Amino acid sequence: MVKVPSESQRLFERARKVLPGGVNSPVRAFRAVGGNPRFMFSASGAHLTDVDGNTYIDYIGSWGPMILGHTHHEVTEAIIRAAERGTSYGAPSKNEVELAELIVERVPACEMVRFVNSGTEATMSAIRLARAATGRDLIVKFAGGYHGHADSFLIQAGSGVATFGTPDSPGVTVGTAKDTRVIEYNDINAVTELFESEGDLIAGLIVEGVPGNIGVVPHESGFLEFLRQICLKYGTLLIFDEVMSGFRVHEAGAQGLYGIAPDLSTFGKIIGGGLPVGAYCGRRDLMEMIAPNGPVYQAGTLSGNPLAMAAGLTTLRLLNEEAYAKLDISGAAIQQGIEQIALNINMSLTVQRVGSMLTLFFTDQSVKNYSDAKACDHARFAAFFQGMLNDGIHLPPSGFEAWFVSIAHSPSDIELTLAAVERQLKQLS
Ligand code: KE4
Repeated sequence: MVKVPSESQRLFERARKVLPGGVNSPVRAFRAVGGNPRFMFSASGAHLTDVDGNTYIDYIGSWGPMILGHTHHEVTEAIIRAAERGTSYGAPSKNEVELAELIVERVPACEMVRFVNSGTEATMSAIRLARAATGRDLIVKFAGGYHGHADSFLIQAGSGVATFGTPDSPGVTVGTAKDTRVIEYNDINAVTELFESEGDLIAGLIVEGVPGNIGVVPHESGFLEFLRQICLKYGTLLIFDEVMSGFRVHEAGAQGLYGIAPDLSTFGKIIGGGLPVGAYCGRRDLMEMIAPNGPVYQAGTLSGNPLAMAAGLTTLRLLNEEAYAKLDISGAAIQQGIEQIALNINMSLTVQRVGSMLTLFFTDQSVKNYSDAKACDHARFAAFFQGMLNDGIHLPPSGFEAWFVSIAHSPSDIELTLAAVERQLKQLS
């Protein structure tokens, strides 16, 4: 049991006076699960320590970047060494070339790279490039697909079968929404109908390499191949948003795992090793259109930041075949452990996983799209989350998120996690 988080509460009261919701990213505010967020003091390996001295086994992993675990000594040393030489030059430096070369070497469909400072910057730049390269305006995304907070993505599915998007946030104009179409994941008929009616107007279709923002929802077999083919048929650019799946599920991301070559890809999270980085990459003929080589403008003061590049380089160099095998074994141990517990106590739940990203859904169905994910029992998830938190396990504070397992999660961490799962699920049954 953790101590009453009094310092966290004091900090949260102060935070709410100067930060909207007391946080710098909405999901951290615990609105989906209730209660107040724990303010962190430090982290190491698979563990977080809050300002009240409580430690937790961490499955947020900073929402993906901390695949090696926190404060991995080689990553920390690389950041320190880089910092001692300066934190930002505003001029090119060797690390950004080396990280770009590493991504190009690992990901065949990425012939050139442009670094930016977040996943959002990467995806917004990728769709600008797709529109420039095709001379078309429409972008297609999937309901529940999250690609960052650029206006073109904050669009909700129209009512019923309408694919016409409507703004999903105040401040997003109807004018912007009219250029985004929203369809359900894994719905080949819906995609076919949309392309048959507007295919020659569609600049790009953007899809998460592994959908992780409605919880982990693996693509149905053949769906990605279908998207690849239909985009080729209509001259639409296929954009893999690998901000979460990139270097998480395979050393070449989801495109390596599934053998698909998108036209453009976006990365983030892991390639920054915990520091702010994003990247968009793809076919040379497309990337050469980016300023200063071509007419498509995109820029960034801290793009290619030497510290972030050093952290990303060190992280990727440590992610070898053995690392991915270990991540998959750990992910499978957690999934199978939870499934066995649910069976033993006769509770309906579904665990969906790709490698070291997984989600526990309170439902007796499989979750194939956003509608299915919304139909799960999120009140029950909230109660489960709070129980696990008090039991020293920090899950992502939403039932629509992926749990991230790191190299640093030990068999004992997994054993303690499953013991807590059993206690909490029994409380709920
Ligand atoms: P950022 O702008 O937050 O770096 O990346 C946006 C983004 C783009 N594409 C995908 C597939 C993503 O998952 C994300 C961001 N992921 C969320 C987690 N669900 C970040 C957490 C948060 O918003 O605080």
